[in-house]
Amino acid sequence: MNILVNYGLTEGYLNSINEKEKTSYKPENIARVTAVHKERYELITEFGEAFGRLKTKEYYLGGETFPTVGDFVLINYIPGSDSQIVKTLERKTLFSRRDPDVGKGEQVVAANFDCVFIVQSLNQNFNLGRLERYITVAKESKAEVTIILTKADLVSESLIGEYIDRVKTVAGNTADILAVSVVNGYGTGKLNELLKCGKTAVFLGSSGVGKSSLLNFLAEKNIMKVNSIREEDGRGRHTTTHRELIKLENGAMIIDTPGMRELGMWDISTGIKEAFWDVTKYFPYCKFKDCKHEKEPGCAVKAAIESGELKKERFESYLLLKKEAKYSDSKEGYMKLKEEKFKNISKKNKNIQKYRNRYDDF
Ligand SMILES: Nc1nc2c(ncn2[C@@H]2O[C@H](COP(=O)(O)OP(=O)(O)OP(=O)(O)O)[C@@H](O)[C@H]2O)c(=O)[nH]1
Ligand SMILES: [Mg+2]
Repeated sequence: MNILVNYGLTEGYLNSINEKEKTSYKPENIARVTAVHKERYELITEFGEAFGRLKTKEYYLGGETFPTVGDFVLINYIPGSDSQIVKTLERKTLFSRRDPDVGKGEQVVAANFDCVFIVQSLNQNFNLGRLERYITVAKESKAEVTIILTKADLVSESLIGEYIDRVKTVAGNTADILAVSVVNGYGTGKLNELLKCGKTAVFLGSSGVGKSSLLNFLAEKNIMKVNSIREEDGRGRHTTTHRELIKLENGAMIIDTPGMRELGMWDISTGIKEAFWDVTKYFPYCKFKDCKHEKEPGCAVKAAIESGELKKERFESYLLLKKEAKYSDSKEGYMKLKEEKFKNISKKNKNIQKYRNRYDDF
């Protein structure tokens, strides 16, 4: 067991699968998915790199979970040809996005990562509302969360500190925060320390924030394509169109993802509690157990807002995401929520800018 250990397959994970399924899979039966194409999968196996295809009986007829980048799969290795993928092994962590096109179906973005790097850049992309959203999604996955502020070369050293302080107002100490630049190498030494041999990190963030540039910098070669952003609004051009797992020289792995246009359809029901720890910590102190934190007397949340202990905006973000989590259970509900939001925008003209500032990716 050499190659796959270097690709994150631990003995503990393999033993737990074997125990649970009463099987005796060996590393040579297993592969890790490094990229997904239409019907073909790029794999790393005990025998080296290979291609694989899903076995019809198990996947298309048997209802087996379709693999995604980072997945460990069971294969029938076929030398010199495409191997057969027969089973997707249980995932340690995953990002699951509700697919608006298939109702309650889900689209798994990445699996089996140890840490999530939320990437935002220190230009027009910097947005605390969006960051709250990403943190909530990342917390749902149960992996460690780090916030990477890219393009640090575009702002002065003192401003970097200010940005980090602002990020702390929404991240608290639930995530490491790091400012980096691939132009002058700022902060990249620390980033390298966070990337551990045998561990998989996933980059998540809007288009144009510099995810692929960072990956290329860390890999010391141009693996992923990079494109300039639109000057007029600082937005990216959705350069990366597929997800890919790349192994760095130091043994760490990174899954680069395409910038996401919207973050509204994720399962965030449990992540929200952790991401809004500073809001939910007041709930047990409300007079009524079923307090809605609206007009009830003895509401600890309202008291915290009034005393200035809790920022009103944080509570509002919490309510908004909570509402979305509920509505995104169904496609119709989600679309209704979207319509409702846009109706509100036209009604409350004076709030448009504030709204955009907080959720301009939505
Ligand atoms: N000044 C500066 N520009 C950077 C830095 N990192 C990336 N960029 C630029 O930002 C633009 C977008 O970079 P990408 O790496 O393609 O962004 P991405 O997040 O991968 O975008 P998608 O693939 O569309 O999701 C490019 O023009 C990069 O040169 C940085 O540290 N400093
Ligand atoms: Mg990219």
